[in-house]
Amino acid sequence: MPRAQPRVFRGSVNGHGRRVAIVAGRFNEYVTKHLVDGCLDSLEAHGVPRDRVDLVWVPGAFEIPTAARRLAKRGDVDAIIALGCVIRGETPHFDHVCRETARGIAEVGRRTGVPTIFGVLTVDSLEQAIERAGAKLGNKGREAAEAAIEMANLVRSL
Ligand code: INI
Repeated sequence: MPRAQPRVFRGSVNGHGRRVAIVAGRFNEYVTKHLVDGCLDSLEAHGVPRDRVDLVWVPGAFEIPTAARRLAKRGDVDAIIALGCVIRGETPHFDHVCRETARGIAEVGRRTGVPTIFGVLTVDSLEQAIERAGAKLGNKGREAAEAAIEMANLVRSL
């Protein structure tokens, strides 16, 4: 007798037919624009062309959850990608901004059921940010795009 197997659910990274929104912080825009570009390129490479993406700019990371919640409630996107860059050296508010941004983004996903991906860099220096925005440690925006498509497909299948 073959052993019984679990039903396995795993989202594919084929984004054909999906719609996605990106919410990006303008603060540290010289970093976040690279995250956005990497994210758009990756979405396109996985079947989500630019005309199936809404790109929403907000002042800073702290404002991302408010816009993300609005988009999630609109009901026409399969996933939301939050992109931002918070650098410790630049603000005594670092811990507050990071905590509330992360909590807010997680809350949008949990409360609305729309996958909401955390692509916010929280780093100690501009150098660390640049490394993660397309230099030697990859591009967090690209990774976020793949996670968004995988989760969009996964939640549809559950
Ligand atoms: N917002 C960021 O996205 N990154 C930062 O590094 C940052 N710093 O350093 O303060 C930052 N602050 C602005 C914040 O996100 C809000 O836009 C602002 O407090 C208005 O609510």
